This record gives sequence, C-alpha cells and structure tokens, in this order.
Amino acid sequence: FLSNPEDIGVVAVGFSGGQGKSGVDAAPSALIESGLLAQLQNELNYKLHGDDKVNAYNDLVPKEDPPYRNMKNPGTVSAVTQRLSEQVYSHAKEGRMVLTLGGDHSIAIGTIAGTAKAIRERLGREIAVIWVDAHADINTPETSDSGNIHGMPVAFVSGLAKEEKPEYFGWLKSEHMLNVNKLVYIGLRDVDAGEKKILRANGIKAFSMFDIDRYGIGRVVEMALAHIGNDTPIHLSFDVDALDPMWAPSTGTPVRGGLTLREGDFICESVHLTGNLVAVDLVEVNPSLAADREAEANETIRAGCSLVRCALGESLL
Ligand code: B3U
Ligand code: MN
Ligand code: MN
Repeated sequence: FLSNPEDIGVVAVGFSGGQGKSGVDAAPSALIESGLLAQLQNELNYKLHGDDKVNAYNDLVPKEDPPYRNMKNPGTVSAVTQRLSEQVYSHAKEGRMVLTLGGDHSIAIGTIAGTAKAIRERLGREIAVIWVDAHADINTPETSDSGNIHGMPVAFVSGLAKEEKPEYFGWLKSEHMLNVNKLVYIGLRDVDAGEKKILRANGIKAFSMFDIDRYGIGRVVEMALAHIGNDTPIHLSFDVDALDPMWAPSTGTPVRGGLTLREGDFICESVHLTGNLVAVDLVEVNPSLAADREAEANETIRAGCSLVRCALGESLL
C-alpha cells in the first residue's frame, strides 16, 4: 500500500461555484447523513481523520468576482481550491488516503494539486489520475462555451491552461501538476469539439462508452491500469454523472447511455485492488435536482455511497 491502509483523511466540500446550479453543495452532508462515514468506520474499520463538518469556505468568497478569461466565479473557485489543496496535502503528507466529498468537479483542481504535491514529497513519485466521467472536463477558459470551471479542472491541473495571476489559479506550481501521460479517462460520452482536439493533440488515453461496449468493463479497466503502470500512486476522481441517469439521476448534467452502477463499482473495486489508491473524489451529486425529488435523490446518494465503499474495499471477500 502506498498509503497507511487503515487511515483515511476526510474532506467534505460543500461548494457549487464551478457551475451554475445550487444544491451540489448539499451533497456531502447528504452522503454523511445517509451513513457513509459511519460505515467506513464501523464496518470497514477505517480510522477517519479530519472532521465530518462540511466546509463551505464562505470566508473565501470575494465581494465581487467578475468573469476573467470567460471563467465564471474565477476568484472564488481559485481561492476555494487553493485552500482545499492545502487540506488534502496535509492528510496525504501524513500517509492517509484522502476521501473528498464534493461539491462540483472544479474542486478536483484542489484535490489533485494537494495529492500531487504530497506524493512528490513523501514518495518522490508522480501520481496518476483515473477520471471517471461522462465529460472530459479539459476545456481551457478559451475553448469553454459555458465558462463553468467544473468543465476545466483537468486543463488547469495539467498545465494545459496557463495563468500567472495567483488569484486566478496562478498559485498552481509545478509540484501541484499532473503529467498528462499519467491521466486516463473512463466513461466519456459528451466531449466538446475543442476538448476532442486537446485530447488528440496531447495523446491522452481515454476510454469512452464505445470502448466499454466494445471490450467490456473488465478489459477497459485492465487497459487503463496498464497505461498507468504498476505501483503508481492513483488518484481516482469519480464524477457521479459517469453513471447512467438510471442510477444517478440527481446530477447537474446527466447524459444518457452511461455506466451501470455495477460497472462503476467494478472500476472502484479494481482500483482498490491495486493497493495504490492514494485519493478518491466523489463529485456532482446534487440532491435537489430530481424530477421525483426524494426517490431520485436517494437513489443517487446510495449510488455515490456504493462507489466510495467499493473504492475502499467493501466488496472484497
Ligand atoms: N463540457 C461542458 C459541459 C460539462 C462539463 N462538465 C459538466 N458539464 N458536468 C462544459 O461546460 O465545459
Ligand atoms: Mn466532471
Ligand atoms: Mn461530468
């Protein structure tokens, strides 16, 4: 194991500023209230570090936050992810696996920056990232149509989007960065034209739903792990919208034709089995977005809990 196998640092991030819909900030408390952390502690026997109080980061929201380079809420997202990167770093530096409950996917700027820096210092290694998502989230501010930063985190954390100003992600230094050769996607099915260009130009490894239909989830995960290489520290960033809306309807941008819950769980179990997992993000659960509120929100929360428990080895015999 590349982390202490029994220690988990938990960070609950009630943040929605990377996109336009409120409600995703309520996900961490919904996940925790449904018993996720209690199960990790009592049934899987992990020792949890950090508090289960949800961070709202209200103290970091600037009075005015006008668009910059077409980005919405740029100062807020930059400040929140910078603080988050320090929280994640301090857990990972201690050898804890870090579990971050989002929040929208912009928060991965902070989580990846934090683990990348800590693993460089602690193990002298570069992390790999497995990004499970319907979307590639690799727009630069210039290629983005929406201006929503949750569609840009991979571009910032890999250095494809560059910015000097510290209040607009210029705080990201080389020690925070992810090498694009160590990035692999699973589940893509809604990728913007500009993002496709970026993926191609940088030779980024991506397994779309087409690949999952063609090879099956077992071979796709095998190929994804082979691309990363043995005993590379793995940061798993799981956007719940990778799952088909049948399993995860309560999310900001559902896209039909996604993973079954069982396929999502399988990805998480496989990553757990490597013994190389150093961080997990679960993002984009939005309990307030559901046609049939209660039932659909509960379904999505249950799916999210299942993914996390699988990543932490629940289903191992
Ligand atoms: N690619 C689009 C849509 C999107 C990205 N991530 C989500 N939606 N969840 C964008 O806004 O960049
Ligand atoms: Mn995403
Ligand atoms: Mn997505």
